[in-house]
Amino acid sequence: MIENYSYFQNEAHKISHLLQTHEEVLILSHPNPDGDSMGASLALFLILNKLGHKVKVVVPNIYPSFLGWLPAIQNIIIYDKHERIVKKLIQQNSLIFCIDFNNLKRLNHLSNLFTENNHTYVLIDHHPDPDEYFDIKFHNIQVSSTSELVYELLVMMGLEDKIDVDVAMNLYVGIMTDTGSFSYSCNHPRTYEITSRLIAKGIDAQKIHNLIYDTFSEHRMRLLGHVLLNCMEVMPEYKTVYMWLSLEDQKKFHFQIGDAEGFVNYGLSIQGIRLAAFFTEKPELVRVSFRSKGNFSVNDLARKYFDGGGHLNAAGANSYKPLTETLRYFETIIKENELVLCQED
Ligand SMILES: [Mn+2]
Repeated sequence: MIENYSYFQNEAHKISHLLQTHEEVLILSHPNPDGDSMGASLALFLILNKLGHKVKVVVPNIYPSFLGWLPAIQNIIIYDKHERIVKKLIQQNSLIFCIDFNNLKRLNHLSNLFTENNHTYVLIDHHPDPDEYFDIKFHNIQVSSTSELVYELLVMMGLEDKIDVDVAMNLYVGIMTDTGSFSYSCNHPRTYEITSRLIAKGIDAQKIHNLIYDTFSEHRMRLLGHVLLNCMEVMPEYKTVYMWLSLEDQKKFHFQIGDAEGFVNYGLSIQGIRLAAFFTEKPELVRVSFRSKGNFSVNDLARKYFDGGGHLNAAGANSYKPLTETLRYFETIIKENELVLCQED
C-alpha cells in the first residue's frame, strides 16, 4: 500500500463524496498522450460510466497509433479536432479530473479555457511539484505511474470488484509503459502486487506487450536505423548522448506521430551513459526529451535550462531556437557545467 495511507484514504473519501454530488464528470489529460495518461484516463472513464456518471474524456491532441486498440478509446475527444465541443464541455462540467499532469499550464492553448473559477479540480498524478489550485490531490511521486494511483484509488473507494478486463488492460498498459516494460521506476513491490491483481482479472500480458511494442512500420524501423547511425552524438567524457530528428528526415521517412517514441532510451543502452537527450524538430519549435540513469535529475535540467520538467529520470521541454542552435546550446550546457560528470554513480 502507498505510504501515508491515511492521507490518501482521506482524499479518496473526498473524491467519493464529490462523485455522489456530481453526475457529470470531465476527465482531462496532458498533450502528447502516452500509455499512462491514456490508460489511467480510460480506466477511470470505464469505472465512472459503470457507476452511472455522464463521463467525457478529453485529450489535447492525437494519441499515437500503437494505443489505438485500448478498450473504450472511441470515447476519447481530441481538443485539436473538436475545439467547440471541448469548450462547451468545460463550461458544462464543474467536476474535472486532471490525470497524469499537475499544472494546467502544461495544457498549452487548452489552458486558456480555464479562466472562470467555477470548477472543482481533482488531481491524480505522480509528477513532482503539483500546482496549488487543485481542490483534491491524490498525488504521489513514489509510484510507477498514474495508472497505479488510479488502481489504489479504486481500492480505497471500495470499487476493486468493478475492475473488469477492459479496465485492467488500460491500467496495465499505463504501468507497463511508464516503467519501460518494468525496466525503470520498477523497484516497488506494490507495483507487482497491483500488476498481479490486474493479470488475475483475465488480461493477456504477453499480447498487450506485443500490441504496444511490436508495431513498428518499416519506415519507423528504418528511421531508427538512420537516427542511430547519422543523427547521434556520443560525449563519453560527459556520460551523455544526444540524438536529433529534423523535419527533412521526418518527410523522408514518412514520419507519423509517435514514430520516435522510445528512441531516446537507446542512448542509455550505451555502457557508461547516464544522460540521453532527443531533439525532434517541429514546424514552430523543437521538442526535447531527456532520460537519465541513477540520481542525475533531468527534471532539474529541463526546468533550469529549457523551462520544462517531468520526473527525476524522464523529462521533457520545448525549445524555441532552431534545431542546430538548440543542439549547440545543449552541448554547451553539458560541457560548461560538467553536469553529468559531477554526479556520482
Ligand atoms: Mn505517467
